[in-house]
This record gives sequence, structure tokens and C-alpha cells, in this order.
Amino acid sequence: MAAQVEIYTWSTCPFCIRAKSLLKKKGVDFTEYVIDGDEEARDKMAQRANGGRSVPQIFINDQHLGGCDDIHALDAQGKLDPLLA
Ligand SMILES: N[C@@H](CCC(=O)N[C@@H](CS)C(=O)NCC(=O)O)C(=O)O
Repeated sequence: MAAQVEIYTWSTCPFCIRAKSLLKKKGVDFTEYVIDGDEEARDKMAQRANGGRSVPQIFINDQHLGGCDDIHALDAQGKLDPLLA
């Protein structure tokens, strides 16, 4: 079964665009929550993301992965593909 990938974004955030590019390159489907200016949604995201309030915040199978730097670091270590499999 494919991994369930979720990403919270702002539409103009360069880190979000970069993180989504990596996911697209990996060919995985993901659910995007665009939360531009929605502070209530951001609060809920932060609760899920162990307090992380910057965007993007990425989840794989309901587990918090982190942001753009985190997903690229995992990929560089060869640890992202197994999570997405
Ligand atoms: N190191 C973070 C940087 C993300 C970041 O700085 N995002 C900006 C938007 S492009 C942000 O959320 N700024 C508002 C804040 O940090 O409260 C990552 O790799 O995801």
C-alpha cells in the first residue's frame, strides 16, 4: 500500500514549493492543505507537528516528518524512499 503523505503549505512559500517538487520527483501522491492566512488551521497544524509553526509541515502515514530541510536531509541519507514505499 502506498504511503499516505500530507503537506501543509502556503501557496507562495519557496520551502513548500521545494518540498512538493521533491515529492513530485518521487512520484508519490500527496494531500496538500493550503493554509494561507488561516491562523486556526496553522494552530491545528502546529499541534500535529510537535509545535512546528513554519510551513511546510510534512506527515507520512500520520507521523510527523518535519519541513523542507528535513525531507531533503532524509532523502540525502537514503531514508526517504523506504518511508514512501
Ligand atoms: N527550515 C524550514 C524553513 C521553513 C520556513 O522558513 N518557512 C517560512 C515560509 S517560506 C515560514 O513558515 N515562515 C513563518 C514562520 O517561520 O513562522 C524548512 O525547511 O521547512
